[in-house]
Amino acid sequence: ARNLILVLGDQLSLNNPALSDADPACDHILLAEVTEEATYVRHNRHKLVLLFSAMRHFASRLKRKGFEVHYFQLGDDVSTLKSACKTVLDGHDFERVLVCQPGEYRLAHEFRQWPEALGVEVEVLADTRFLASLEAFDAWADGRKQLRMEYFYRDMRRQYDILMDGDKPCGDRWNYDNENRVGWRQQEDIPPRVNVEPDAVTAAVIEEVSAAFPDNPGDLSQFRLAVTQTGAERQFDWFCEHALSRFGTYQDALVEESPWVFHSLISMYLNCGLLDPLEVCRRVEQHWRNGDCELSAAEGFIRQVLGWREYIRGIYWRFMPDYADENFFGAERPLPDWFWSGETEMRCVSQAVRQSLDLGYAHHIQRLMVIGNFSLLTGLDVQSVCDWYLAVYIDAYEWVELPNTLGMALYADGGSMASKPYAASGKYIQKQGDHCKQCRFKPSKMTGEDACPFNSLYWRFIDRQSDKLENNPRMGLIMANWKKRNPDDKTAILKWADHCLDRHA
Ligand code: FAD
Ligand code: DLZ
Repeated sequence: ARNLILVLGDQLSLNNPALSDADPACDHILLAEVTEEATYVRHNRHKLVLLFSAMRHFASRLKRKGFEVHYFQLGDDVSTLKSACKTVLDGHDFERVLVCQPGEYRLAHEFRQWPEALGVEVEVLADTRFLASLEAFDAWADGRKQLRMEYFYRDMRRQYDILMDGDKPCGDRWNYDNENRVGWRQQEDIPPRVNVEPDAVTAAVIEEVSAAFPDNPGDLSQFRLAVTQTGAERQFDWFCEHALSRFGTYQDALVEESPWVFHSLISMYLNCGLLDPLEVCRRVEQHWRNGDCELSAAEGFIRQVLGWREYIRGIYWRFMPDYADENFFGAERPLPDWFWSGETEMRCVSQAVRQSLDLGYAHHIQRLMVIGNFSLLTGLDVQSVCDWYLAVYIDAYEWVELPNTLGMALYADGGSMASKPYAASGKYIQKQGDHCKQCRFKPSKMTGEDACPFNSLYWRFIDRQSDKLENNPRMGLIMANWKKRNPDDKTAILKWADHCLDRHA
């Protein structure tokens, strides 16, 4: 045999560069469910089931293509990817191990020690499933003072000729963000999502994961994910047909009645290889060209995948490993216990945390402006918050989780990504949705038993961090408003904020 091709749990596509030249006549493939990957955080059980079932299905697909596939299941008790490789290498005579670059620095760093540890050449190939190579991102970023997503995104639109009319953006505008901020007042029906019945493979994995990870988050009675490329494509088709046309308008809405609203629910598939990012962008563009949705919906979606997703990955690899230790505001407060139960009286936070734990899913505004905003305002420990996000979401891998959490939500990188902290009071949450009507706190009140805690906590954050924020031109107006406020008011607000911290954080 020539190559032992290691396929990681989030590399399950035939576009995987380690597989593109694979030859069943002389290459073997290895997939391994291993303890170390399954336990480095308390992964949501939905994520464990998705990956293990998708890995098993992908292995069968490769076998049908004639490959010899070595597969370790969870019950085989293999502890690490390295020991899985070693076990297979010991019985064969391979020239090298071939693997696509992993999505986390932790593993990329470890691979560097493998040639010595395994006594064989280990070739790590660039992950060509992303649309901006790391070299291309660095070339774009080098020499720029600010790395703003918008300019990166425009270059990607030009490069891939997506939503372009020659060298101009379709509709003569690059960005329809302003039309994507409509608040939710139950003005539309939200179509119910299709239920996917688990097949025999998934049913077996659900049993194994339930037994092996009894204390991890995730209510598996609600498992409804696709576990194959065809299944994921079917779910994406459903989104294009039933939700895309309203995706843009309600992209930032907070909705009491639905965990999903009109979002696509495809990040978990894109991130493990079941869907291809370029293909989903092209499909959405085609829907617009066919007249099936507004340009603002198509552009809003494409900006997320072609823009944000690629940009975030570029930021991760450009700034790691130091990035993971950044803590601009010195936030160190321990995570409240209710992050693992959702038992808090703040309705918006409780809903967002509960669905994150139970389903492994929350949409962007819940992650950013509800849970993230609360963590920012209360100064929760940056590392603990990042670990929590990495654990609870089905789509979480460090390359995408860390810049979003540490950089975008917590501003712990001091502004490498965001031009100002995403801090907001209860007014924002009320404007965006209908949680407040069901909540015991009033967004109109600043202090007192029924005051929304986000209000006083917001001003406490502004007050506490004024040294670090006052040179930020986008914070000038807010800082000035706080400064000129009546001193007695300020004292009362700060006192109430301390009370809220004791009570809720
Ligand atoms: P939609 O709203 O339908 O968007 C379409 C697609 O765009 C998504 O599937 C996703 O692939 C991409 N996308 C949108 N925003 C981003 C973004 N900021 N970064 C990267 N891709 C984006 N996304 C992850 O995939 N994994 C994570 O671990 C993750 N952690 C996050 C943590 C925080 C604090 C925040 C604020 C955001 C995080 N995101 C993460 C980004 C985003 O919230 C999710 O991609 C999105 O909610 C997934 O749901 P969806 O597929 O329904 O997305
Ligand atoms: C997330 C994950 C889990 C839970 N389990 C496995 C596993 O058992 N085997 C495997 O190959 N990959 C797994 N993964 C995905 C890896 O953690 C992922 O490849 C790295 O974090 C790099 O992105």
